[in-house]
Amino acid sequence: MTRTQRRTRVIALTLGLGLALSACGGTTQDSVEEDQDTGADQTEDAGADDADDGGQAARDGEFAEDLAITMLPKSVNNPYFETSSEGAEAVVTELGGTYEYTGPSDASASSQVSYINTLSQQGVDAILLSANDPNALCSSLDQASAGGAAIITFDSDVDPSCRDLFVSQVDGDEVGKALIEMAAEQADGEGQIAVLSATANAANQNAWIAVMEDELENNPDYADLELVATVYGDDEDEKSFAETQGLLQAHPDLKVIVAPTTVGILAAARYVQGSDYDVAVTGLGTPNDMREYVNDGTVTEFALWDPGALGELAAYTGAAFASGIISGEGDTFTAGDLGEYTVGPEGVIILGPPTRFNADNIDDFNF
Ligand code: RAM
Repeated sequence: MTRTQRRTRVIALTLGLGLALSACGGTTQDSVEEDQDTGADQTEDAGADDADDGGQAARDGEFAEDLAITMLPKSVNNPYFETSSEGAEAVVTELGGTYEYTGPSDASASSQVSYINTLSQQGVDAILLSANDPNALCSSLDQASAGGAAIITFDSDVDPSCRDLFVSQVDGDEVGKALIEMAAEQADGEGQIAVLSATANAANQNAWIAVMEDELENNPDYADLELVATVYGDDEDEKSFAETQGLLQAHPDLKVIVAPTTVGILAAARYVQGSDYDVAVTGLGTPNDMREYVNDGTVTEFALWDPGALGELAAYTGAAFASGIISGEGDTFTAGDLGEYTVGPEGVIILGPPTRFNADNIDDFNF
């Protein structure tokens, strides 16, 4: 069953239940939503109404006004997500909607569940979610969807059956391939490498690591590289710093640490900067975090996409879905200055290719 079919079924079941419970009948989806509303920080569901009234407007690609859109990152206080949030907020404000940024301080799935449940009760029009686990959030997401929220994942996906659309930073395998290529270059083609990741269940990091492992096994260019360990810093600075220290104590001959997380790469660079180890640090980082380490030679090259643009695209996607402009594969919409996007197979929308940053170009970027 596709997400849209599931969604229709869940709404039908909710309506059916509402009708069965209503003595005088006449229950509408809106009144079911009102029944579910706890009254805490109520948000008007004007977007759904606009979409109902505005079938023609949606066909013309017009966004509904007054949409309530909330971004729920893996964890707050991560500069990467703060940049995404700034992008999303600018878009929602420009469209005349209400924007909120909320989430746990630790990157765990169980902490995200209670935030999703609260958003369900508030009746938001769209949730922009970077998930800490591909499956553990599904039942709370289904409930939010039944209440009328568009479930838009960005950055880190859930199982496609638990969301409407996924805004992916980069096309398929490109991140994993860029990571192993940078590691090989910085190891001069041979020796031990290790991965310092985010959380063990993060779908995005795990997909990139799987591509790296596949390349190591099957690409002859990497035959002399050996992945000796993968450790998890949980997107926490202190834990990532300690895991870097542990990695280097266990593997003193390590040539490269690959950290496919903005939190991990920063902590690893800081540890290496203050140590006597001669080890390269690469992975995914923001230019603003990494500038100091590139300028002093601790880090040669790393990569990332623009997290602000990712947030913008996620917000446009949520607004377009909630407005009825897009619903699935093949549908197109205009994401402001970012241009026109088409929903691809499995409901995935792709931002664009990653950029590599080094001493030659890092000062051209400010995020
Ligand atoms: C961290 C998070 C995020 C990831 C970036 C590269 O900020 O784990 O999900 O996309 O790193």
